[in-house]
Amino acid sequence: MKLANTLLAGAAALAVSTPAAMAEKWDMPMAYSATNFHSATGAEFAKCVTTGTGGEIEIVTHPSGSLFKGGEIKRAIQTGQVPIGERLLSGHQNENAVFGVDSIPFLATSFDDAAKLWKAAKPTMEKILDEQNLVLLYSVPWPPQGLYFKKEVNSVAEMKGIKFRSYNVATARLAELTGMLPVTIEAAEISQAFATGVAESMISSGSTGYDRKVWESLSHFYEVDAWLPRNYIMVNKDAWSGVSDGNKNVILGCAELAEYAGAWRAVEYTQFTLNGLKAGGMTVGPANDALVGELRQIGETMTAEWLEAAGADGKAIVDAFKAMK
Ligand code: PCA
Repeated sequence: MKLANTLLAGAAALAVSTPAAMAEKWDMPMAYSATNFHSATGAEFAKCVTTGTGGEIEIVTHPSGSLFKGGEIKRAIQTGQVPIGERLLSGHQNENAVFGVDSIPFLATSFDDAAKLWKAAKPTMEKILDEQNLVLLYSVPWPPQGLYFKKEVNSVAEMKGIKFRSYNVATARLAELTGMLPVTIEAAEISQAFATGVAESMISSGSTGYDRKVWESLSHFYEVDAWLPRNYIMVNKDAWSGVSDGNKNVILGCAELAEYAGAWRAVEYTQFTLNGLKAGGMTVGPANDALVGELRQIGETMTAEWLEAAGADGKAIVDAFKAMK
C-alpha cells in the first residue's frame, strides 16, 4: 500500500514536471497519389500544423493508400487506429445517402456550384460525422467528372457490356443504368486494372486519369462535367478532445487555409491534367449532344432515387443549394 502510494506520488510529480503537452505524432492516411493536388494540400496542412503547434502535434501524411486503403480510412479513424485521415465523402453513401450529395449527376457541375452545394451540406455533414465520433476539418473538391473509354462512344447504347470501374454507389448505379458492368476499384489500383482488362472505362476527373497515366490503356476522355465529388479530412473525436485549445485553433486555422488552397489547386489542376491526357495521346473533348442528353435523363432518375433515399435531410440540402443559385 505504502509502495503504491509512493509510486502514485512519483507519477503525479512526473506528470507535473512534464511539459503540458507532450509531442504527439499523428499519422494521416490518404488514398490518392503523392503527386495529386489533394495529397499536396494535405502535406502542406500537415506542415502548417507541425510548425504552428511548435512540434507538439506532428502530422505525417501517408498518400497512395500506403497506410490504409481509401475504403478502410474512415473506420481506421473511427476506431482510433489513426487520429486523422482523408477520404472521399461519397465513399460512405452506403452508410447514409446524404454522404452522396456531391455525386448526383448534373446537380452541381461547376466549381462555383460545388462550393455552394458544400456550403448547403456542411452543417448536416458535421452533425452526421459527429454522431460517428468524427470531427470534420476541411474538404476539397475533385475536378469535374468525365467519361473514359478505350474507343469512341457517342451514345449510351454503345456502352453496353463495357467493364466499368466504379468508386462509389453513384458510379456503380450509373454503370447499371447505362448497361455497363460495374467493378469497384481504388484509384491507386486503376492503372493495373486497365492494363489487365479488369476494367475498360470509368467516370472520374482528368486529374485521376493523369495521375494514373491511363493513356497507356485508354484512348478517349469525354468532358461530361457530371459532378464534382469531394474529399474531406476528419479527426477522431477522442483524439480531438485531447488537443489543447491553442493547438485546436492552430489546426482549425491550417484547415481553413488548406480548404482555400485546395480548392484553388483543384481549378489549376483541371486544365493542366486535361493537357496531360492529350499529351499522352488521348482524344479529349466534350461528349456529343445526343450522349449528353441521354446521360442527363439518367441523371434525373438518379436524382429522384437519391432524394428518395436521403429523405428530409437530403431535400433540405438541395433546397438550400438551389436558393443560393
Ligand atoms: N478521382 C477519384 C474520385 C473522383 C476523382 O476525380 C477516383 O477516381 O477515385
